[in-house]
Amino acid sequence: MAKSKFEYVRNFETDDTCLRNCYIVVRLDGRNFHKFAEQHEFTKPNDNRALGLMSRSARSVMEELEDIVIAYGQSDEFSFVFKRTSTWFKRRASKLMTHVASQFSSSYVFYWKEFFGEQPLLYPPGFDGRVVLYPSNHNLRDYLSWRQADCHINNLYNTVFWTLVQKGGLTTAQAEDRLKGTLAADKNEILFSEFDINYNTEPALHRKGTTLIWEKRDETVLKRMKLPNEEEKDVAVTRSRRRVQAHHCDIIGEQFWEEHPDVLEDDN
Ligand code: DGT
Ligand code: MG
Ligand code: MG
Ligand code: MG
Ligand code: MG
Repeated sequence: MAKSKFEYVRNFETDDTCLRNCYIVVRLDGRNFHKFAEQHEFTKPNDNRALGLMSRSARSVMEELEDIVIAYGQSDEFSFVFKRTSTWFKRRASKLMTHVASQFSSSYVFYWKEFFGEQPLLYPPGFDGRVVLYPSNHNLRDYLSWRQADCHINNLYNTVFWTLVQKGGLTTAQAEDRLKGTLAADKNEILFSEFDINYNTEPALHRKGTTLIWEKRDETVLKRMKLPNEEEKDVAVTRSRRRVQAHHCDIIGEQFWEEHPDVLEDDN
């Protein structure tokens, strides 16, 4: 086919192929969610509707896009990990990232009502995205540990902060002052001795965030069948189905990875 004289502009596209054998992580983060949370009256410090909607949207990303083996989310962010052998979209970073971001954003709007009911969505939310490559299981696990440690640090701070305000009657400025220079142990102690709250029994969803992985489940459904020389009847049919499963557990230690050895491919 003859090429037009304009064809050369194609060569201005730069190559953004992700290095082979690396996990490709796409992390999304809500744009200006400080304001979005205020305007939509998210409960403080954690809004279960908002967290549920984030997870629902992340599940849609995993179900609609190929090769995502695990996703981890907390607050207004979600990280998606593509398997290291993925060849989806020729490993082009911009394609992977924009597909994740747009599928997530449209799902967030699409499923809004399931979580917020009649409360209206006041304006279209946006999410930024970035791509990071990790060459080893060790690096990838450190990445996920970093995000979960961030969840823990922020949630502990926010839990004490809002307890001091909501139950202790402090102003936000006073609560901030009170927490200046405190360590994790001090924060736990304030919760326990002043408010009778054991941080370790606070909801795991808030303390650990949400990890989504694929799991095989046996599912039994009744199927109407007509066998030769028999009346039509319901027969139980069991099938093994892959489903996205949510966990709110520690992913820094070994246990989670020992219990789910199929998530990561071996390092060799
Ligand atoms: P950015 O990401 O630079 O565009 O700006 P932000 O405002 O999204 O900042 P970021 O991502 O560092 O922090 C997340 C914000 O979202 C933070 O201000 C608190 C808010 N947020 C997230 N989840 C909840 C929630 O469950 N409840 C409430 N009240 N706020 C939340
Ligand atoms: Mg940010
Ligand atoms: Mg944000
Ligand atoms: Mg954030
Ligand atoms: Mg197209």
